[in-house]
Amino acid sequence: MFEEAQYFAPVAAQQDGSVVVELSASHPGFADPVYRARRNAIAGLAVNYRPGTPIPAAEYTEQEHEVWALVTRELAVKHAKYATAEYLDGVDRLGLPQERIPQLEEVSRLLEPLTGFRYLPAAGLVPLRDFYGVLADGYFHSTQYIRHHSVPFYTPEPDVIHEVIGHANALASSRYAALYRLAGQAARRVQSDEALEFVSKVFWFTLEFGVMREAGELKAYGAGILSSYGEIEEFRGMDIRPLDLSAMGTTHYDITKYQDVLFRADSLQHLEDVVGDFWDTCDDDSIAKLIAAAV
Ligand code: TIH
Ligand code: FE2
Repeated sequence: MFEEAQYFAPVAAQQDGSVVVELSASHPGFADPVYRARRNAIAGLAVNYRPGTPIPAAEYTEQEHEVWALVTRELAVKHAKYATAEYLDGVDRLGLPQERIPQLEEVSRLLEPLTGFRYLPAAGLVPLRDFYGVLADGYFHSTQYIRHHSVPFYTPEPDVIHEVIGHANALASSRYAALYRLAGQAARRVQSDEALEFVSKVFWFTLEFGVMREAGELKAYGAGILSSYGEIEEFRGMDIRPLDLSAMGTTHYDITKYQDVLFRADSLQHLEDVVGDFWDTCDDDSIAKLIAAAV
């Protein structure tokens, strides 16, 4: 996700070993010194993380746990109405805590026995090749901070609510997890940055913002819809297009707003046949043809 990657707040390591996260003046936490200190401390954990060691626990404040509890409550109601059956099954299987933010290490402990996926901490921007590539090995890069308490229903900035409620519940499903792994294999296989961007956009319009038909209704399986109790109320009114690789891989999106163009699969099987197959087999040549075929 080039655009998503660019949205991440820059993280700067200081000479004394501490870490400073730059928030833009329009960020809801910009003028909140307590929140800024939390963001810096949490980014520091990821910057100093050594692969192969346990992910350090973040010390969240009571207010931060309350944001998690509120969003979890709000989303449970919306998920019952708008999430796919496969995702809801993942919610049951994973069993995330409802009243407090789980540590990423704990998310790995819950997830690994189900589908083999483990979480890795990300301070901010993870280069596309790494972010997607390690999906092939069952690793998911995740932010650890939480959105500002003043705007709980939506954030343009991926936070622990998005990474865990949106993605981990999906990764608890063996069928969705298989698709994540295939996306990782595709990202490893392609050579050019153009082909990698195409693969990442197909990911954006499916595993991040995908919708599908289920029993005659439109349901969401994309993590970005499923982690926002603001956006999840709006997706059915958007411009919903049929699943189309050329279109998904070349359509521009703006990460800072509710997504106004979405792509609908006819079923999970349809998604696996079209997108799973694409990731399983694509290379630079086949992607160049799909780009040329885009209108
Ligand atoms: N907008 C999502 C939310 O509010 O939970 C977070 C993101 C999803 C994808 C990019 S940012
Ligand atoms: Fe995401």
